[in-house]
Amino acid sequence: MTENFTTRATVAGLGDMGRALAAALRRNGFPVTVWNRTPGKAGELTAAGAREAAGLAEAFEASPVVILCVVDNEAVGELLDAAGDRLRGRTVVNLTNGTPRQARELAERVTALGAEYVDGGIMAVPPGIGTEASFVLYSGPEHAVEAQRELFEAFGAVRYVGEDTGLAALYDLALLSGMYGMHAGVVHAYALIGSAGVPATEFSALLVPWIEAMSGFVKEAADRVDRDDYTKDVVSNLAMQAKAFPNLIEASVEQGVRPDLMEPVLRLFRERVAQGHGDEDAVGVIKLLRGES
Ligand code: FVH
Repeated sequence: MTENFTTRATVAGLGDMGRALAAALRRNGFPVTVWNRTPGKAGELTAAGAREAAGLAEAFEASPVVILCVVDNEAVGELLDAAGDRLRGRTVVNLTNGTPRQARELAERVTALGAEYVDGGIMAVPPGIGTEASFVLYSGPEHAVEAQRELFEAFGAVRYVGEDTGLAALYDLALLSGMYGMHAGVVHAYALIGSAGVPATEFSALLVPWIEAMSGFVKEAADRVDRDDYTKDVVSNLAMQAKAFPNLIEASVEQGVRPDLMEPVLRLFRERVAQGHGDEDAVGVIKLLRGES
């Protein structure tokens, strides 16, 4: 650590995630400065040896690495508005959820302030930070990520995805798309079965192994997408699925369950069949999503 710095890293933003990040750094022995817009959230961290900055300027100045983890990138922009010259020579690591465009724009702003910018996407919930299951995506200058690898490993596995600053956000959002797709199906399933009075916990005994059995789809779909071939070895063709899927919608309505999460799927199935691709695997709807025919 350079003599001028008080601590190794600053964490700005002490919501659930910021507190988990700062706590993980402390557990790994790193001297840490913390700051939050609203005071009163640093108690457990200061008890664990973190230093609470009196203001944002002090927080920025305290460390060579400044980690930002706030609600959104608009809030990050506000923090940068207040930075003045205080980030010069530092590495700013933004672990706030956002879009690739936002990340690239923030990188330009931070670089203009004389600092390096690394963008990150946290693939864990706060209690998971620092566990084996946790990983964080990073993009931006590789040397800047490598220089902080030891620090970053406190949060979970380090997954560097490329020099394009927007890539961490893109990977993050693509992974979240997979997660939210599963959430949507699971929530709809519980609503539908619950309409007959079946407790979700009881039904989960069937749903969990069913989803596990279906998980091979992820890799099979990837192979189809990369080959851009949706007709080879089709087991359940789209025309058949587009006929069966309306039963899921109709039954939901009859059981008093809103079909909102499922209707877009049927719309895409029907559109693809109407284009003459009923012989395809359902993965072929990716052509519609991409605006291809
Ligand atoms: N929690 C999670 O499960 C996910 C896991 C994956 C990554 N996300 C992203 O992490 C960012 C922070 O999430 P969080 O869970 O810490 O969120 P909150 O507990 O709601 O805390 C929000 C903090 O943001 C501060 N804040 C809000 N607006 C401003 C602002 N204009 N200027 C400065 N700070 C601001 C807020 O401060 P305060 O309200 O206490 O004063 C909290 O510290 C987020 O991008 C997730 O998508 C978490």
